[in-house]
Amino acid sequence: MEKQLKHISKFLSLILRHQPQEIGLTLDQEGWADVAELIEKTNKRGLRLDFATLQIIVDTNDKKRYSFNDDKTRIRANQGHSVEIDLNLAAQVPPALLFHGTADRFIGAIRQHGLQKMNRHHVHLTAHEATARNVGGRHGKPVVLIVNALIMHEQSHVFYLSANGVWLTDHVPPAFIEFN
Ligand code: HQG
Repeated sequence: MEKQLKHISKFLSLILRHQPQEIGLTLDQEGWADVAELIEKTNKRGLRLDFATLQIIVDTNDKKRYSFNDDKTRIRANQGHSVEIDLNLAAQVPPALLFHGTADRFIGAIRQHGLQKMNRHHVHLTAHEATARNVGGRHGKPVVLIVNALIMHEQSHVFYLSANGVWLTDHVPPAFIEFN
């Protein structure tokens, strides 16, 4: 059961963040998909999905990757998109320091260009060092960088906080990064 849920969650991540057209789904400007349509089109694809399963995934996903709207007729990914959508998040004042986990082989480029959003819409930062280490470990030997977020904010860089607690910003210039 758990394995099946994980499989469906990965599939949802593909559909709701990257390739909705894969099952003929369209997301609205803020990234929302119609729940009934998502369920129908996922089943057509041969993956069994019903509302109860979707509810379990929204509630128990390890990173709270997905949210329903108020009446649960729509669902979206909380962050991590590559498709052009606007989450319409309000700008927030970040804490003094945030962390970014990366792999050691990227450090040279990051020293030169800072943190860039690469294929995503934003650079992803976290308030938790352990989370950053895990994220970095997905790419290779993890390195945790410290970002002087509040100073950036004071210098007009805009920060957003996703519904699942990921801090987002457009670009972190090297001057705001502590490389140790
Ligand atoms: C690196 C997960 C070279 C950057 C996590 C990262 C996160 C550079 C990689 C979310 C660079 C991009 C995002 C530069 C940045 N030169 N490399 N100038 N600037 N990089 O996956 O932050 O599981 O797009 O350090 O929880 O690893 O998807 O970003 O290593 O919140 O829900 O380029 O993904 O969430 O990789 O991870 P990614 P990320 P999910």
